[in-house]
Amino acid sequence: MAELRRRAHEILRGNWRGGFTVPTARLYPFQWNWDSGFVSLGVADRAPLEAIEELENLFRGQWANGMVPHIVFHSETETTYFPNHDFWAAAEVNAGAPRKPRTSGISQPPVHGFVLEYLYERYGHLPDVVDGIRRLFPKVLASHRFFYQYRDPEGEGLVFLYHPWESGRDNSPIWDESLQRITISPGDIPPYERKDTAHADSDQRPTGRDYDRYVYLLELGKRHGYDGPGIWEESPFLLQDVMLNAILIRANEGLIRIGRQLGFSVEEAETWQKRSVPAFNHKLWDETLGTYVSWDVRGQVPVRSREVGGFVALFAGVPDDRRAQRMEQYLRDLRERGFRLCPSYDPEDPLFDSARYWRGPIWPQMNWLLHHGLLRYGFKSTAETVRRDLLDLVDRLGFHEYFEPQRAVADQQTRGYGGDNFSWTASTVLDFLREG
Ligand code: 9WN
Repeated sequence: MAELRRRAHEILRGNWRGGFTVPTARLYPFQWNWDSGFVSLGVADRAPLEAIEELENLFRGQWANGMVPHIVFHSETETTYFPNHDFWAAAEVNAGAPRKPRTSGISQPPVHGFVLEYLYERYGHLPDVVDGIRRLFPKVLASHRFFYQYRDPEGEGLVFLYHPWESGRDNSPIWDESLQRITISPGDIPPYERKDTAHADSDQRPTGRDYDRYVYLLELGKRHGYDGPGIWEESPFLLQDVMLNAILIRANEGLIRIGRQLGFSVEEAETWQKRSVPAFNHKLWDETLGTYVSWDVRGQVPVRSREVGGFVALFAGVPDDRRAQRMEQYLRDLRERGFRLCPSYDPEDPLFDSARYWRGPIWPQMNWLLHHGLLRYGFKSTAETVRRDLLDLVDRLGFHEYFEPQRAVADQQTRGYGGDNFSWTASTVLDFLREG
Protein backbone atom coordinates (compact mmCIF):
# COMPACT_ATOMS: atom_id res chain seq x y z
CA MET A 1 0.00 0.00 0.00
CA ALA A 2 2.93 2.33 0.59
CA GLU A 3 3.90 1.82 -3.05
CA LEU A 4 0.36 2.61 -4.18
CA ARG A 5 0.47 5.80 -2.20
CA ARG A 6 3.82 6.79 -3.64
CA ARG A 7 2.54 6.18 -7.21
CA ALA A 8 -0.61 8.19 -6.53
CA HIS A 9 1.42 11.19 -5.39
CA GLU A 10 3.72 10.80 -8.34
CA ILE A 11 0.78 10.86 -10.78
CA LEU A 12 -0.72 13.94 -9.19
CA ARG A 13 2.63 15.69 -9.32
CA GLY A 14 3.08 14.65 -12.96
CA ASN A 15 -0.36 16.02 -13.89
CA TRP A 16 0.13 19.28 -11.96
CA ARG A 17 0.52 22.21 -14.36
CA GLY A 18 1.60 24.87 -11.88
CA GLY A 19 -1.70 25.82 -10.24
CA PHE A 20 -4.07 23.13 -11.49
CA THR A 21 -4.16 19.45 -12.41
CA VAL A 22 -5.08 17.91 -15.76
CA PRO A 23 -7.16 14.68 -15.56
CA THR A 24 -4.53 12.93 -17.71
CA ALA A 25 -1.88 14.33 -20.05
CA ARG A 26 -2.97 13.93 -23.68
CA LEU A 27 -6.59 12.76 -23.61
CA TYR A 28 -7.72 15.62 -21.30
CA PRO A 29 -5.03 18.34 -21.29
CA PHE A 30 -7.02 21.11 -19.49
CA GLN A 31 -8.69 21.64 -16.14
CA TRP A 32 -12.02 19.84 -15.70
CA ASN A 33 -14.67 21.02 -13.29
CA TRP A 34 -15.70 18.03 -11.18
CA ASP A 35 -12.35 16.27 -11.67
CA SER A 36 -10.73 19.23 -9.94
CA GLY A 37 -12.98 18.85 -6.93
CA PHE A 38 -11.95 15.25 -6.34
CA VAL A 39 -8.36 15.94 -7.30
CA SER A 40 -8.03 18.72 -4.77
CA LEU A 41 -8.71 16.20 -1.99
CA GLY A 42 -5.77 14.11 -3.19
CA VAL A 43 -3.51 17.09 -3.78
CA ALA A 44 -4.26 18.26 -0.23
CA ASP A 45 -2.87 15.01 1.12
CA ARG A 46 0.60 16.33 0.31
CA ALA A 47 0.05 20.10 0.10
CA PRO A 48 -3.25 21.48 1.45
CA LEU A 49 -2.62 24.93 0.01
CA GLU A 50 -2.19 23.53 -3.48
CA ALA A 51 -5.71 22.15 -3.16
CA ILE A 52 -6.96 25.70 -2.61
CA GLU A 53 -4.90 26.88 -5.57
CA GLU A 54 -6.41 24.11 -7.70
CA LEU A 55 -9.94 25.26 -6.86
CA GLU A 56 -9.18 28.95 -7.20
CA ASN A 57 -7.80 28.34 -10.66
CA LEU A 58 -10.95 26.48 -11.63
CA PHE A 59 -13.08 29.36 -10.39
CA ARG A 60 -11.05 31.80 -12.50
CA GLY A 61 -13.16 30.35 -15.29
CA GLN A 62 -16.46 31.15 -13.53
CA TRP A 63 -18.94 33.17 -15.61
CA ALA A 64 -20.77 36.33 -14.52
CA ASN A 65 -23.98 34.24 -14.30
CA GLY A 66 -22.26 32.03 -11.72
CA MET A 67 -21.70 29.01 -13.96
CA VAL A 68 -18.49 27.07 -13.48
CA PRO A 69 -17.74 25.67 -16.93
CA HIS A 70 -16.93 22.02 -17.37
CA ILE A 71 -13.54 22.82 -18.92
CA VAL A 72 -11.18 25.72 -18.23
CA PHE A 73 -8.67 26.04 -21.07
CA HIS A 74 -5.69 27.48 -19.24
CA SER A 75 -3.62 26.87 -22.35
CA GLU A 76 -4.75 28.09 -25.76
CA THR A 77 -2.00 26.30 -27.64
CA GLU A 78 -2.73 22.73 -26.59
CA THR A 79 -4.30 20.93 -29.57
CA THR A 80 -4.89 17.34 -28.48
CA TYR A 81 -8.53 17.80 -27.40
CA PHE A 82 -11.79 18.34 -29.24
CA PRO A 83 -13.86 20.50 -28.74
CA ASN A 84 -11.25 23.11 -27.92
CA HIS A 85 -11.86 26.71 -26.76
CA ASP A 86 -12.27 28.09 -30.31
CA PHE A 87 -15.03 25.61 -31.09
CA TRP A 88 -16.95 26.59 -27.95
CA ALA A 89 -16.49 30.33 -28.69
CA ALA A 90 -17.95 31.01 -25.26
CA ALA A 91 -16.76 34.60 -24.83
CA GLU A 92 -17.99 35.42 -28.34
CA VAL A 93 -21.59 34.47 -27.55
CA ASN A 94 -21.87 35.38 -23.87
CA ALA A 95 -20.52 38.64 -22.48
CA GLY A 96 -20.26 37.10 -19.02
CA ALA A 97 -17.83 34.38 -20.11
CA PRO A 98 -14.20 35.20 -19.33
CA ARG A 99 -11.81 35.86 -22.21
CA LYS A 100 -8.92 34.63 -20.14
CA PRO A 101 -8.92 31.81 -19.29
CA ARG A 102 -11.08 30.56 -22.14
CA THR A 103 -13.78 28.10 -21.13
CA SER A 104 -16.40 25.69 -22.43
CA GLY A 105 -20.08 26.72 -22.32
CA ILE A 106 -21.69 24.02 -20.17
CA SER A 107 -21.21 22.87 -16.57
CA GLN A 108 -20.67 19.65 -14.60
CA PRO A 109 -21.81 18.18 -11.25
CA PRO A 110 -21.14 20.86 -8.60
CA VAL A 111 -18.99 18.93 -6.16
CA HIS A 112 -17.13 21.89 -4.71
CA GLY A 113 -19.50 22.61 -1.82
CA PHE A 114 -18.79 19.26 -0.20
CA VAL A 115 -15.14 19.35 -1.24
CA LEU A 116 -14.75 22.58 0.72
CA GLU A 117 -16.40 20.89 3.68
CA TYR A 118 -13.94 17.96 3.56
CA LEU A 119 -11.01 20.35 3.24
CA TYR A 120 -12.30 22.38 6.18
CA GLU A 121 -12.76 19.29 8.35
CA ARG A 122 -9.28 18.04 7.58
CA TYR A 123 -7.23 21.21 7.35
CA GLY A 124 -9.32 23.76 9.25
CA HIS A 125 -6.41 24.15 11.69
CA LEU A 126 -4.36 25.80 8.91
CA PRO A 127 -5.22 29.54 8.71
CA ASP A 128 -4.20 29.83 5.03
CA VAL A 129 -6.51 27.00 4.08
CA VAL A 130 -9.38 28.61 5.99
CA ASP A 131 -8.71 31.93 4.22
CA GLY A 132 -8.87 30.10 0.90
CA ILE A 133 -12.15 28.44 1.86
CA ARG A 134 -13.52 31.87 2.80
CA ARG A 135 -12.58 33.24 -0.61
CA LEU A 136 -14.11 30.27 -2.38
CA PHE A 137 -17.34 30.06 -0.39
CA PRO A 138 -19.26 32.88 -2.16
CA LYS A 139 -18.10 31.63 -5.55
CA VAL A 140 -19.34 28.13 -4.89
CA LEU A 141 -22.62 29.53 -3.60
CA ALA A 142 -22.96 31.56 -6.81
CA SER A 143 -22.40 28.41 -8.85
CA HIS A 144 -25.35 26.77 -7.08
CA ARG A 145 -27.43 29.90 -7.64
CA PHE A 146 -26.69 29.52 -11.34
CA PHE A 147 -28.29 26.08 -11.35
CA TYR A 148 -31.39 27.24 -9.51
CA GLN A 149 -31.79 30.40 -11.62
CA TYR A 150 -31.03 29.06 -15.06
CA ARG A 151 -31.75 25.36 -14.83
CA ASP A 152 -34.94 25.25 -12.80
CA PRO A 153 -37.30 27.60 -14.64
CA GLU A 154 -40.39 26.25 -12.88
CA GLY A 155 -38.91 26.48 -9.39
CA GLU A 156 -39.33 22.77 -8.78
CA GLY A 157 -36.12 22.31 -6.82
CA LEU A 158 -34.72 19.98 -9.51
CA VAL A 159 -32.26 21.33 -12.06
CA PHE A 160 -31.91 20.23 -15.67
CA LEU A 161 -29.00 19.57 -17.98
CA TYR A 162 -29.03 19.77 -21.75
CA HIS A 163 -25.81 18.02 -22.68
CA PRO A 164 -24.60 14.55 -21.61
CA TRP A 165 -21.20 16.06 -20.78
CA GLU A 166 -22.85 18.05 -18.01
CA SER A 167 -23.71 14.82 -16.22
CA GLY A 168 -20.11 13.63 -16.00
CA ARG A 169 -21.47 10.24 -17.17
CA ASP A 170 -21.38 11.19 -20.81
CA ASN A 171 -22.07 7.96 -22.59
CA SER A 172 -24.45 6.28 -20.16
CA PRO A 173 -27.30 4.32 -21.76
CA ILE A 174 -29.65 6.53 -19.74
CA TRP A 175 -29.19 9.24 -22.38
CA ASP A 176 -29.83 6.99 -25.39
CA GLU A 177 -33.55 7.55 -25.83
CA SER A 178 -33.33 11.29 -25.46
CA LEU A 179 -30.39 11.48 -27.81
CA GLN A 180 -32.34 9.53 -30.41
CA ARG A 181 -34.69 12.48 -30.68
CA ILE A 182 -31.89 14.38 -32.35
CA THR A 183 -31.94 13.92 -36.08
CA ILE A 184 -29.07 15.51 -37.90
CA SER A 185 -29.37 16.57 -41.53
CA PRO A 186 -26.37 17.55 -43.64
CA GLY A 187 -25.26 21.05 -42.75
CA ASP A 188 -26.86 20.97 -39.26
CA ILE A 189 -23.49 20.71 -37.55
CA PRO A 190 -20.16 22.20 -38.57
CA PRO A 191 -17.36 19.89 -39.67
CA TYR A 192 -15.16 18.69 -36.81
CA GLU A 193 -12.41 16.23 -36.06
CA ARG A 194 -12.41 14.03 -32.95
CA LYS A 195 -9.15 13.73 -31.05
CA ASP A 196 -10.07 11.30 -28.25
CA THR A 197 -9.71 8.12 -30.31
CA ALA A 198 -6.09 9.01 -31.03
CA HIS A 199 -5.36 8.64 -27.29
CA ALA A 200 -7.76 5.89 -26.18
CA ASP A 201 -9.10 2.67 -27.71
CA SER A 202 -12.13 3.53 -29.88
CA ASP A 203 -14.02 0.45 -28.57
CA GLN A 204 -13.88 2.04 -25.15
CA ARG A 205 -15.05 5.49 -26.30
CA PRO A 206 -18.39 6.90 -27.51
CA THR A 207 -19.36 6.24 -31.14
CA GLY A 208 -19.21 8.72 -34.04
CA ARG A 209 -23.00 9.10 -33.94
CA ASP A 210 -22.81 10.05 -30.28
CA TYR A 211 -20.20 12.68 -31.06
CA ASP A 212 -22.40 14.22 -33.80
CA ARG A 213 -25.13 14.62 -31.23
CA TYR A 214 -22.75 16.09 -28.67
CA VAL A 215 -21.76 18.67 -31.28
CA TYR A 216 -25.41 19.31 -32.16
CA LEU A 217 -26.24 20.12 -28.53
CA LEU A 218 -23.13 22.25 -28.17
CA GLU A 219 -24.24 24.30 -31.19
CA LEU A 220 -27.75 24.59 -29.76
CA GLY A 221 -26.32 25.98 -26.53
CA LYS A 222 -24.06 28.34 -28.45
CA ARG A 223 -27.03 29.79 -30.36
CA HIS A 224 -28.54 30.74 -27.00
CA GLY A 225 -25.37 32.14 -25.46
CA TYR A 226 -25.22 28.93 -23.39
CA ASP A 227 -27.65 30.28 -20.80
CA GLY A 228 -30.67 31.67 -22.67
CA PRO A 229 -34.27 30.51 -22.05
CA GLY A 230 -34.31 29.10 -25.59
CA ILE A 231 -32.38 26.09 -24.31
CA TRP A 232 -35.26 25.01 -22.10
CA GLU A 233 -37.73 25.78 -24.88
CA GLU A 234 -35.91 24.07 -27.74
CA SER A 235 -33.49 21.39 -26.65
CA PRO A 236 -34.59 17.88 -27.65
CA PHE A 237 -32.28 16.67 -24.88
CA LEU A 238 -33.42 17.99 -21.50
CA LEU A 239 -33.21 15.96 -18.31
CA GLN A 240 -33.27 16.31 -14.55
CA ASP A 241 -30.29 14.10 -13.92
CA VAL A 242 -30.46 12.11 -10.72
CA MET A 243 -26.77 12.48 -9.91
CA LEU A 244 -26.44 16.14 -10.80
CA ASN A 245 -29.30 16.84 -8.38
CA ALA A 246 -27.98 14.53 -5.66
CA ILE A 247 -24.60 16.21 -5.81
CA LEU A 248 -26.16 19.66 -5.73
CA ILE A 249 -28.12 18.68 -2.61
CA ARG A 250 -25.04 17.24 -0.90
CA ALA A 251 -23.01 20.31 -1.85
CA ASN A 252 -25.73 22.63 -0.50
CA GLU A 253 -25.47 20.70 2.75
CA GLY A 254 -21.69 21.16 2.79
CA LEU A 255 -22.05 24.90 2.26
CA ILE A 256 -24.66 25.16 5.00
CA ARG A 257 -22.41 23.34 7.48
CA ILE A 258 -19.23 25.29 6.84
CA GLY A 259 -21.09 28.53 6.19
CA ARG A 260 -22.50 28.41 9.72
CA GLN A 261 -19.06 27.83 11.20
CA LEU A 262 -17.42 30.57 9.15
CA GLY A 263 -20.17 33.13 9.73
CA PHE A 264 -21.63 33.25 6.20
CA SER A 265 -25.35 33.59 5.63
CA VAL A 266 -26.75 30.18 4.69
CA GLU A 267 -30.41 31.09 4.32
CA GLU A 268 -30.42 30.90 0.56
CA ALA A 269 -28.90 27.41 0.55
CA GLU A 270 -31.40 26.32 3.20
CA THR A 271 -34.25 27.51 1.00
CA TRP A 272 -32.86 25.49 -1.91
CA GLN A 273 -32.62 22.39 0.26
CA LYS A 274 -36.21 22.72 1.44
CA ARG A 275 -37.37 22.54 -2.15
CA SER A 276 -34.86 20.10 -3.57
CA VAL A 277 -34.84 17.27 -1.03
CA PRO A 278 -38.60 16.53 -1.10
CA ALA A 279 -38.82 17.06 -4.87
CA PHE A 280 -35.99 14.58 -5.38
CA ASN A 281 -37.57 12.03 -3.09
CA HIS A 282 -40.99 12.39 -4.57
CA LYS A 283 -40.20 12.57 -8.28
CA LEU A 284 -37.06 10.50 -8.79
CA TRP A 285 -37.66 7.36 -6.69
CA ASP A 286 -38.62 4.23 -8.63
CA GLU A 287 -40.30 1.75 -6.32
CA THR A 288 -40.07 -1.17 -8.75
CA LEU A 289 -36.38 -0.74 -9.47
CA GLY A 290 -35.57 0.21 -5.89
CA THR A 291 -33.40 3.12 -6.86
CA TYR A 292 -33.59 6.77 -7.89
CA VAL A 293 -33.72 7.58 -11.59
CA SER A 294 -33.42 10.61 -13.85
CA TRP A 295 -36.42 12.41 -15.34
CA ASP A 296 -36.68 13.11 -19.05
CA VAL A 297 -38.25 16.57 -19.11
CA ARG A 298 -38.86 16.58 -22.86
CA GLY A 299 -40.55 13.18 -22.89
CA GLN A 300 -42.15 13.69 -19.43
CA VAL A 301 -41.09 10.18 -18.43
CA PRO A 302 -38.66 8.69 -15.93
CA VAL A 303 -35.51 7.09 -17.36
CA ARG A 304 -36.08 3.70 -15.83
CA SER A 305 -32.79 1.92 -15.28
CA ARG A 306 -30.40 1.09 -12.51
CA GLU A 307 -27.24 3.06 -13.02
CA VAL A 308 -24.60 4.24 -10.67
CA GLY A 309 -25.78 7.88 -10.62
CA GLY A 310 -28.98 6.92 -8.79
CA PHE A 311 -26.97 5.52 -5.89
CA VAL A 312 -25.39 8.91 -5.20
CA ALA A 313 -28.70 9.72 -3.47
CA LEU A 314 -27.18 7.88 -0.48
CA PHE A 315 -24.32 10.37 -0.37
CA ALA A 316 -26.87 13.18 -0.42
CA GLY A 317 -28.65 11.60 2.55
CA VAL A 318 -31.96 11.74 0.71
CA PRO A 319 -33.48 8.24 1.09
CA ASP A 320 -35.20 7.02 4.24
CA ASP A 321 -33.85 3.83 5.80
CA ARG A 322 -36.14 1.50 3.88
CA ARG A 323 -35.11 2.93 0.52
CA ALA A 324 -31.47 2.99 1.52
CA GLN A 325 -31.63 -0.68 2.49
CA ARG A 326 -33.07 -1.64 -0.87
CA MET A 327 -30.27 0.17 -2.62
CA GLU A 328 -27.62 -1.44 -0.48
CA GLN A 329 -29.12 -4.88 -0.97
CA TYR A 330 -28.85 -4.43 -4.74
CA LEU A 331 -25.14 -3.62 -4.42
CA ARG A 332 -24.54 -6.65 -2.25
CA ASP A 333 -26.36 -8.88 -4.75
CA LEU A 334 -24.18 -7.55 -7.54
CA ARG A 335 -21.13 -8.58 -5.60
CA GLU A 336 -22.49 -12.05 -5.10
CA ARG A 337 -23.12 -12.34 -8.81
CA GLY A 338 -19.44 -11.91 -9.59
CA PHE A 339 -19.12 -8.16 -10.05
CA ARG A 340 -16.81 -5.78 -8.36
CA LEU A 341 -18.50 -2.66 -7.09
CA CYS A 342 -19.71 -0.68 -8.63
CA PRO A 343 -20.49 -1.11 -12.34
CA SER A 344 -21.67 2.15 -13.86
CA TYR A 345 -24.68 0.45 -15.43
CA ASP A 346 -27.01 -2.45 -14.63
CA PRO A 347 -25.34 -5.69 -15.86
CA GLU A 348 -28.76 -7.25 -16.41
CA ASP A 349 -29.79 -4.64 -18.93
CA PRO A 350 -29.05 -5.49 -22.59
CA LEU A 351 -27.35 -2.09 -22.98
CA PHE A 352 -24.68 -3.03 -20.45
CA ASP A 353 -21.19 -3.05 -21.97
CA SER A 354 -18.45 -3.79 -19.49
CA ALA A 355 -15.70 -1.97 -21.40
CA ARG A 356 -17.38 1.00 -23.04
CA TYR A 357 -17.47 4.48 -21.71
CA TRP A 358 -20.06 4.80 -18.90
CA ARG A 359 -22.01 1.78 -20.10
CA GLY A 360 -20.69 -0.64 -17.49
CA PRO A 361 -17.14 -0.04 -16.23
CA ILE A 362 -16.20 1.06 -12.72
CA TRP A 363 -15.16 4.70 -12.22
CA PRO A 364 -12.95 5.58 -9.22
CA GLN A 365 -14.68 8.81 -8.22
CA MET A 366 -18.05 7.05 -8.36
CA ASN A 367 -16.71 4.57 -5.82
CA TRP A 368 -15.69 7.51 -3.66
CA LEU A 369 -19.24 8.89 -3.76
CA LEU A 370 -20.76 5.48 -3.06
CA HIS A 371 -18.35 4.66 -0.29
CA HIS A 372 -19.18 7.84 1.59
CA GLY A 373 -22.88 7.42 0.87
CA LEU A 374 -22.90 3.90 2.28
CA LEU A 375 -20.99 5.01 5.36
CA ARG A 376 -23.53 7.76 5.92
CA TYR A 377 -26.21 5.08 6.38
CA GLY A 378 -24.00 2.81 8.46
CA PHE A 379 -23.50 0.15 5.75
CA LYS A 380 -19.91 -0.34 6.82
CA SER A 381 -19.21 -3.67 5.21
CA THR A 382 -20.53 -2.71 1.74
CA ALA A 383 -18.73 0.63 2.00
CA GLU A 384 -15.55 -1.30 2.70
CA THR A 385 -16.17 -3.55 -0.31
CA VAL A 386 -16.49 -0.49 -2.53
CA ARG A 387 -13.23 0.86 -1.16
CA ARG A 388 -11.37 -2.45 -1.39
CA ASP A 389 -12.58 -3.30 -4.88
CA LEU A 390 -11.17 -0.08 -6.24
CA LEU A 391 -7.87 -0.34 -4.39
CA ASP A 392 -7.41 -3.92 -5.64
CA LEU A 393 -8.19 -2.95 -9.23
CA VAL A 394 -5.75 -0.04 -9.22
CA ASP A 395 -3.11 -2.12 -7.51
CA ARG A 396 -3.34 -4.85 -10.13
CA LEU A 397 -4.28 -2.89 -13.27
CA GLY A 398 -2.79 0.57 -12.82
CA PHE A 399 -4.10 4.11 -12.33
CA HIS A 400 -6.54 4.03 -15.24
CA GLU A 401 -9.60 6.06 -16.00
CA TYR A 402 -12.04 3.15 -15.58
CA PHE A 403 -12.09 -0.60 -14.96
CA GLU A 404 -13.70 -3.90 -15.90
CA PRO A 405 -16.43 -4.77 -13.34
CA GLN A 406 -16.71 -8.54 -14.07
CA ARG A 407 -14.37 -10.17 -11.63
CA ALA A 408 -13.61 -13.18 -13.82
CA VAL A 409 -12.70 -10.94 -16.76
CA ALA A 410 -10.69 -8.39 -14.77
CA ASP A 411 -8.71 -11.22 -13.15
CA GLN A 412 -7.30 -12.08 -16.58
CA GLN A 413 -6.38 -8.50 -17.47
CA THR A 414 -3.16 -6.58 -17.07
CA ARG A 415 -4.48 -3.04 -17.48
CA GLY A 416 -7.58 -0.92 -16.94
CA TYR A 417 -9.52 1.07 -19.55
CA GLY A 418 -9.34 4.57 -21.06
CA GLY A 419 -6.64 7.06 -20.07
CA ASP A 420 -3.72 6.09 -17.83
CA ASN A 421 -2.01 7.98 -14.98
CA PHE A 422 -5.41 9.42 -14.17
CA SER A 423 -5.67 12.15 -11.57
CA TRP A 424 -8.93 11.33 -9.84
CA THR A 425 -7.94 7.69 -9.72
CA ALA A 426 -4.82 8.76 -7.80
CA SER A 427 -6.84 11.08 -5.63
CA THR A 428 -9.46 8.46 -4.78
CA VAL A 429 -6.72 5.98 -3.92
CA LEU A 430 -5.11 8.49 -1.55
CA ASP A 431 -8.41 9.21 0.08
CA PHE A 432 -9.25 5.53 0.46
CA LEU A 433 -5.80 4.83 1.91
CA ARG A 434 -6.42 7.42 4.64
CA GLU A 435 -8.97 4.98 6.01
CA GLY A 436 -6.84 1.87 5.67
C1 9WN B 1 -16.04 15.49 -21.62
C2 9WN B 1 -12.36 14.45 -17.66
C3 9WN B 1 -13.76 14.13 -18.13
C4 9WN B 1 -14.68 13.74 -16.97
C5 9WN B 1 -16.01 13.15 -17.43
C6 9WN B 1 -15.71 12.04 -18.42
C7 9WN B 1 -14.89 12.57 -19.59
C8 9WN B 1 -15.04 14.35 -21.33
C9 9WN B 1 -14.77 13.61 -22.63
O1 9WN B 1 -13.67 13.09 -19.09
O2 9WN B 1 -15.63 13.53 -20.30
O3 9WN B 1 -16.21 16.24 -20.46
O4 9WN B 1 -14.20 14.23 -23.52
O5 9WN B 1 -15.14 12.43 -22.74
O6 9WN B 1 -16.89 11.44 -18.87
O7 9WN B 1 -16.73 12.67 -16.32
O8 9WN B 1 -14.94 14.86 -16.18
O9 9WN B 1 -11.86 13.40 -16.88
